Amino acid sequence: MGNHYEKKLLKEMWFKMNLAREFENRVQWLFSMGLVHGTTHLGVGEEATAVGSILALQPQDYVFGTHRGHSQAISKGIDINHMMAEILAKANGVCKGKGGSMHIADPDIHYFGADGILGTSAVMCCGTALKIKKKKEENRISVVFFGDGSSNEGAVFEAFNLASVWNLPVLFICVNNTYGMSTPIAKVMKDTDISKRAIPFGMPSKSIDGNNVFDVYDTISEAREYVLQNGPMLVVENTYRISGHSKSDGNLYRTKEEINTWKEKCPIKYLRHYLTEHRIFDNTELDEMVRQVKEQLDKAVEFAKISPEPSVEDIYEDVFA
Ligand SMILES: Cc1ncc(C[n+]2csc(CCOP(=O)(O)OP(=O)(O)O)c2C)c(N)n1
Ligand SMILES: [Mg+2]
Repeated sequence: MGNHYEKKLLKEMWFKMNLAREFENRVQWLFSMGLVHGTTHLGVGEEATAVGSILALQPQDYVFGTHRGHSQAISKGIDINHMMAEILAKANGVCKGKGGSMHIADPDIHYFGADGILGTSAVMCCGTALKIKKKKEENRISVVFFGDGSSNEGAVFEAFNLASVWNLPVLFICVNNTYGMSTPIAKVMKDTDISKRAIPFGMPSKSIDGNNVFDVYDTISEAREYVLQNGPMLVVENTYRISGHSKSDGNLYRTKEEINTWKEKCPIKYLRHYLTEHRIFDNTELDEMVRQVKEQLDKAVEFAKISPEPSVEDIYEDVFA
């Protein structure tokens, strides 16, 4: 596993996973300074699910992210400066400051952010897949990320059904971080093996270690081929959210020990160990890349801070409902 990859790809994995982690750290800091409106959902610890999955896709593939989607947008290649400006609700944010943390989107790179109503992205993903099918577009699929909690939404089952009965090129990726807000999955699911939910819809599925970026990359590469040739598939990426659910989370529903165990299984720690152990990069080289990431983010924060506020005249623009 892993050692058949080109050095360029391994470098990109390292760079993007650190970019995602450091981006979250900056958002946390900006939030604590009172500069972020509303709330924000951080996905510290889940970086391998986004980076491993999206690097295995093609740029033309459609991706629907989640409310915990900073790492997904970054993996898809969003402009960091304009994404940071969106976090600070500035006029030149990716959504002109009207989306904020949860709705970061950029149709130019075929990345659609999250919907506030959990589960609906799975249905919308069937829409773009239907368009791919109707227009007979080659080598393109439609991908949706959703959480374990969201997997209980009726809309997700409806999307499974529609995608399978119409053989749509949809790849369903369930990011199972074992909690929906403060509720552990065992409290809301009789059988916590989410991959089994594909069975009644005649879809294949796989349940994998979402903290191992190579497992994720390999599985999604194969899944993409399957979806292109045959139709929908479900992949469950098992991981853990080290950060709280949102900014108002006091972590009262889980123990410090549990969080610490998962800190040990940190996907970035794992990747560093792998890259140094196999002598692909040494620690100095990896640290230098992290330094570059931090430099890039310093610039992004500065860009966002000095960006203009949206004007009151524009308030009704881009508003559809
Ligand atoms: C239909 C709907 N119900 C409830 C909510 C409130 N809500 C926002 S995030 C969340 C938890 C979702 O859990 P999961 O899908 O596992 O994603 P995670 O937050 O763990 O990444 C809930 C219940 C919502 N946004 N939409
Ligand atoms: Mg969850």
